Amino acid sequence: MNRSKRIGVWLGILAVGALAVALIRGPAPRKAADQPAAPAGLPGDAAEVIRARTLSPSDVTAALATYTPTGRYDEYVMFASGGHSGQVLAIGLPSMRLLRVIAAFTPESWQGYGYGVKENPLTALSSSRTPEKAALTWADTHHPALSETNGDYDGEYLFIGDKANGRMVVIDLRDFESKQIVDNPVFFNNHGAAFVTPNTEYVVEGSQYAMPLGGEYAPLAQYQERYRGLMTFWKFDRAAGRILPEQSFAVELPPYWQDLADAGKLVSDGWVFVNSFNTEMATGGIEEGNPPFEAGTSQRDTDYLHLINWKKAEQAVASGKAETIKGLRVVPLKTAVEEGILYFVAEPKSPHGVDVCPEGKHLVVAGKLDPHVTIFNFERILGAIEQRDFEGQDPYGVPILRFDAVKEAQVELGLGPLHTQFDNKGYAYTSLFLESAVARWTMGDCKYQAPEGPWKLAGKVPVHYNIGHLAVAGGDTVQPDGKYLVSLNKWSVDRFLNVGPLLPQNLQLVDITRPGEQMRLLYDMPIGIGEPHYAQIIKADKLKAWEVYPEVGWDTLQQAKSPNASYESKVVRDGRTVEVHMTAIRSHFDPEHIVVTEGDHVRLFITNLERTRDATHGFAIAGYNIAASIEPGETVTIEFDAKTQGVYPFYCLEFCSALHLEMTGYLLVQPGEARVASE
Ligand code: K7E
Ligand code: CUA
Repeated sequence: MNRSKRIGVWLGILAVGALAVALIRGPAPRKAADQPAAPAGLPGDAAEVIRARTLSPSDVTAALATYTPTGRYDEYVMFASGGHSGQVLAIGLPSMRLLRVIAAFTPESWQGYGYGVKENPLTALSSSRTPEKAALTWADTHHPALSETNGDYDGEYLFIGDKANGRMVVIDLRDFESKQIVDNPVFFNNHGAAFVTPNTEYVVEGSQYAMPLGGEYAPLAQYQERYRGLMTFWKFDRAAGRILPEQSFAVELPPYWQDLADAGKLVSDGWVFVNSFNTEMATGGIEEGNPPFEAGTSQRDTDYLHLINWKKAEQAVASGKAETIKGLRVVPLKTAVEEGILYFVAEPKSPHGVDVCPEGKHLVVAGKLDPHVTIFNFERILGAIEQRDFEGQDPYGVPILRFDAVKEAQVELGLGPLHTQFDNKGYAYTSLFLESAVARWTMGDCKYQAPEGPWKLAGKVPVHYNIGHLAVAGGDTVQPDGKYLVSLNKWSVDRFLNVGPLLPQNLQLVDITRPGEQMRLLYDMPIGIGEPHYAQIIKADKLKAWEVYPEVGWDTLQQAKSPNASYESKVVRDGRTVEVHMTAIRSHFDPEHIVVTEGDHVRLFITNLERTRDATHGFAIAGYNIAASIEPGETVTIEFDAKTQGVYPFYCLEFCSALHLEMTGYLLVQPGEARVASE
């Protein structure tokens, strides 16, 4: 059948279908501006559009499944990491529209993040910092974690780790803004971060590349004695919306390179699981004739899945069995072994993801150099621990559970399996990096049963290209939604117009509502800011973000009324300090003149008096590297020294009204003599 015939046949089918739908439903309610619908078929020009754009039937189906008319909202929100942009992306599904870049670790001028506003975690770091970390203005964000209640997303907070520097950020989803950056004083990088325990008791941060704890120097010749890994449990205070470093703790681990982690849930609540590689303890040195890391870390056939009992670790800390390193309480490795906090089980070499199924019963490990996924059974793990069914111990005395005693199944999926997610039909989905595909396979012994029977490959869908993580709506919770899957691809090669040698990543939306082989690719979304790794997809109606700040005079960092709020303009001089209380409302600042003298210290409090949704004002002063975004109700604090005499216009950055250009003023810095003369 040629293309136009095929389209003709297909249009016929669609017309009959549309007629049937119209008959069942009756006429759809119409908004005034809508064109009258053609109930017996496609609107007159649709066939023409299909022909002109040479769309296939599956293209048209995909378009219909994702197109979101103006004013309609998406059903899901995906939070994707921003990779080395250091930010987080909020994307609507199924439209794949970018809704917001959440400034997290990297300054972002549109949001006034990191450009002089005090109510900002970049300037209000809450924990001890090494001098090297104090000046950081970027990060490598990998794994976002939504806060959970009973193992399901509750839509309140979002956390994400900074792989490059061993930090964690807390984002409040009432305003989608970052509130706290916590710096790990003991470790300088992470990877299994962030993951949360089922009621967000802890935000989990697993280290990656081993180093001496606390950042002391030790030569690589002392790698086995002095270098270590770490699993940090950051205590989260939900009411305060803050991590409490002084109530947090960590567990010391051998110097294997811990990789991805996941928290247990339901039957496995109380445990955290983390993969490792380089159990060879290779130290590289290609330039000295040593095997390069890539070879040195891949010699053994297996590495160790780490099983960490955080409830026991919590008890050990409470009974004083931790040591304090740079202010963080750390359970020593020896204590972790003695107290039954840490166990290992062999896993196929160089694994990447470990993912806990919705019932908390199965742990799925994907070894990137092994075409199988390996499924461990948590109940058998508990049994093996109880019966001390060990096959040995590692050089640090950590007991290794007998593999055959705890393994449930292995399923061959294809080349380069990395990460796994779950749906509510008994399927698991695993990314195949080398094969550039998503494999769908069936879980066994699960409350959802797929028709194909347990532990079977059930289908594949090709993606473009080199998929890393994948995300299924709710796919890492106790209650997955299924429906949509997003493939987070590393390479996009030829998928988009050429914008030069640095290419965007590609997020591809896949429909997983149909059983068996029939997963359907719906949409390609180029990401031109950083490299998303993991993402989580939450039902949009679980998010309860504010439309404007609750009260005029809001401190967005404290999420409370600001002591600096001003409803009227006022200038207070105290010696060389000038306090300016400024208001902003369409279309003026008040005051419009700020008159100071060279050398004065200026404290500027600006309150946006607006209560209208979207009536944001900005604020910038020429020459001062200051950019503020002041949302309705918000008060910002800006401080600077008026060092050099001159005239500095300030203005509103947002096109807030017809007279926005007039929303401006002058900072007049008089020469020093003027002050002397007036005294
Ligand atoms: Cu696979 Cu950091 Cu989760 Cu990237 S990681 S893909
Ligand atoms: Cu306010 Cu423009």
